[in-house]
Amino acid sequence: MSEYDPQALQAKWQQRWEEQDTYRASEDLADTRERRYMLDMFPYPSGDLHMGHGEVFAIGDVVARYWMQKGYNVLHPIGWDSFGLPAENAAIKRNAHPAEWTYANIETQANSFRRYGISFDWSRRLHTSDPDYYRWNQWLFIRFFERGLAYRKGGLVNWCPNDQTVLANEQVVAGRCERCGADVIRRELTQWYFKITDYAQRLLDDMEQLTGWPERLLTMQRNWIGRSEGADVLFEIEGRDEPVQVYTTRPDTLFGATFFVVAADAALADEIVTDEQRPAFEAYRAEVARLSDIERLATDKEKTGVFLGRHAINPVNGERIPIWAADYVLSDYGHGAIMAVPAHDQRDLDFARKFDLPVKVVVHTGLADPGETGEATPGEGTLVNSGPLDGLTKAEGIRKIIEVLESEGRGTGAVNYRLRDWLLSRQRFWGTPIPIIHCPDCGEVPVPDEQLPVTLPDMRGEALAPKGVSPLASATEWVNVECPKCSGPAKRDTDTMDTFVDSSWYFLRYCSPGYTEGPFDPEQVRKWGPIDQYVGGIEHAVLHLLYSRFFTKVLHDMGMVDFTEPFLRMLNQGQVINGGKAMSKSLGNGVDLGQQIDEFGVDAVRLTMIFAGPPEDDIDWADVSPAASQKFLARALRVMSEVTSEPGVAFDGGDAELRKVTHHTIDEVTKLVEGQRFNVAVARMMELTSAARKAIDSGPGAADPAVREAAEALAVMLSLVAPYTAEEGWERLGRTGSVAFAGWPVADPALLVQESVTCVVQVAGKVRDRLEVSPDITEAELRELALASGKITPYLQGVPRKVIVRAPKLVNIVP
Ligand code: ANZ
Ligand code: ZN
Repeated sequence: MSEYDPQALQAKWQQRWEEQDTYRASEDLADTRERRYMLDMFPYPSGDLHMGHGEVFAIGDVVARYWMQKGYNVLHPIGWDSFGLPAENAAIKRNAHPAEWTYANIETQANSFRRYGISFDWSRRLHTSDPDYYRWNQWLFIRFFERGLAYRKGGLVNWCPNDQTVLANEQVVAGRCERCGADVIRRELTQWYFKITDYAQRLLDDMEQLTGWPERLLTMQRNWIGRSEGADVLFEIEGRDEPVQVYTTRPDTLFGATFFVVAADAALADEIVTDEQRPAFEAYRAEVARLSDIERLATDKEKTGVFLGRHAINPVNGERIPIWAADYVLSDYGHGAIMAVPAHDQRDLDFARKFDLPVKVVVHTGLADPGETGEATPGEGTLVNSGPLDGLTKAEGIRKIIEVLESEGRGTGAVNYRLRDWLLSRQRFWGTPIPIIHCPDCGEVPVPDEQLPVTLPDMRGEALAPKGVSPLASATEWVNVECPKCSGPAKRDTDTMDTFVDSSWYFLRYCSPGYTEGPFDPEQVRKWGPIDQYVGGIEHAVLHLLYSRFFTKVLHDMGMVDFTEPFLRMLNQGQVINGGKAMSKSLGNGVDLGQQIDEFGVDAVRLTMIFAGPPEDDIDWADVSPAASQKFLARALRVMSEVTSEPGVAFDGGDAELRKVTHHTIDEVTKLVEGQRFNVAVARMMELTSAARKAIDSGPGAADPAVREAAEALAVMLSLVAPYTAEEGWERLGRTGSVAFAGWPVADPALLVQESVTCVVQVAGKVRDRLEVSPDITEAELRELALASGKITPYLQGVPRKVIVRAPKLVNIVP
């Protein structure tokens, strides 16, 4: 048995873990052990697991297994995000039902997870495409609807004229449909939205709780929410009764507004354009409809626009300023119209220079005239040419002008957010049906709770092909129902929900997966929530991670959960790449996880993933060596196999040198795992293995208790990254029970004490103190230590003239 045969180890231990349900969390509410909830972002069943899964789940498992070793009651669940478009496309192509493809892939992935040795509690497994899961999506939707947080409105949405469907912003790549490459247009459609904007401020404020999130992620969310402070200002428009409102962050520059811009696609532009300018305007508007927001806002894009033939009146000085339509102003942001201050806003300046509009400096910044340089001056300065504001700073000007505007009823201070409401309806089949019935008399009527779930009708193949409305619209029998209120003829809503709805609360369902009284058992959620550690990709920064925070807050307001943030700590893993590039079919640089496992074994692949670098960094598979990982594991297992002392032997009398190495390693690995420097923790385990090897070969020998101590510590620590090898080693050490619960070793402080050296501290050549210091002390540390010595102060007057440090033995102070 000295050969290292990973496949044999896997077969043996996988079976035992399954028989013994090794990683099952305790549901017992009376279980008083401390609880920990470790969550990995659940997978989409697109095929078998890939290298990216291999990495993220290996990382999550280090955390879960560490907590198990610490003796916590650990919840580490798994499920599938199993609604979504790829299944539907596969079904159309193969004349099948999306469920066939979906559930076959789930089975494949589940088997691969089992083989990969992840410490999941399989009893909590869920699939979002199961009716007993999506039933609760519907239930929650109705609760949101009742609170005014789910509503329908008309608005411009991304539309693919080829696939005949609405697309999410993420599905528009450089202005084209991600699926077919057609130019995406914006189209006016009535859709369902969640009112996430009601929570904008709380989503910002509660970031205070997210001390365990990477700063980069917080910044992305902060920017996405995009809070700004400024003013709403009313402008009269010649020939229009009602004034028009604009939002500005710089009301202090109001005297520098030299023109006015309305979003080309805003209703206001269409309303006020003169007959003479209408043809040019309509041609321009058609052009703008083809652009995505991202393209419209790109600062390097050549400015375009048309004059609408009308003028607005600047409320502070009565000046007439021309009104233009342009694409760089968005119709659904602020009020869809702006006052343009070209001297101090770059986009306005680019526009002014293109169309020969005046530039008027109202903030003296000390920089050259923007009208000449083409560089706007948005910075701080003194206000000029601004009547009552002259001489004020930017901040003072803002305060003053808001006061003036408010007293005259021409404006107010205002806060604005870039965040938009969440468009959740999709014209697709493979998702949760929206549980609303449209009645000609009663309007939008929720399906009564006791009639949930509204299950999908049986449809397959061609019937699912996109045709501009949801495929569900053609399921006549399913669509036509009685109105729950008046019993008259009515129709079901035929849209389905964005799959991000499914993933916004799945982590709560894991706490009580079979619960039938509601989406989750509040009692269980109180025990387990919030999640102690979440692991997943940064690509979800402003999608899933924002939506889940929003859902949690709504559930909190409904009294269903007692916390306001779902994920206390967040780790965003890097990507697995190959040869400096993302793996892709076209580059032919893909690496198959299953093949790597066949060749090197699960533990070697997992260890390679963890050892490659900090978890946040990308792993270049061309730079790592699973073969070397395998050799290390073989060496580690050999050490554990060769120990000849009995289990339970006292370690006290063991070899002192090796014992020190073991306890230093335990101490360091503990800190490294807590600090999520898993790669360095592995390096320490490798060093401990070498030390034990040396002790066996050329030291006290395999029978020395210190060798057992080292080997047992190694087995437990290694169980975090290489569970199969660790189990086998533990068994060969004569220990019973799974190594997963052996208990994390504790370093003995007595064995951590380093040898010290005596450092002499002299003042003016005379010895005044002696310090016991580490032989590794740095010069800076030693200088500080010496100067802090109370014994030298009587010999100094103030700051010494010179301090000569010769670490670790001498400090000489010249007073
Ligand atoms: C005048 C001004 C002068 C502005 C100046 C800026 C600098 P935030 O909220 O930080 O993104 N704006 C307002 N509504 C807009 C819309 N619908 N589409 C495009 N731009 C819009 O920035 C708000 C600023 O963005 C506003 O302040 C407005 O330009 C512009 F020296 O008003 B500002
Ligand atoms: Zn009705």
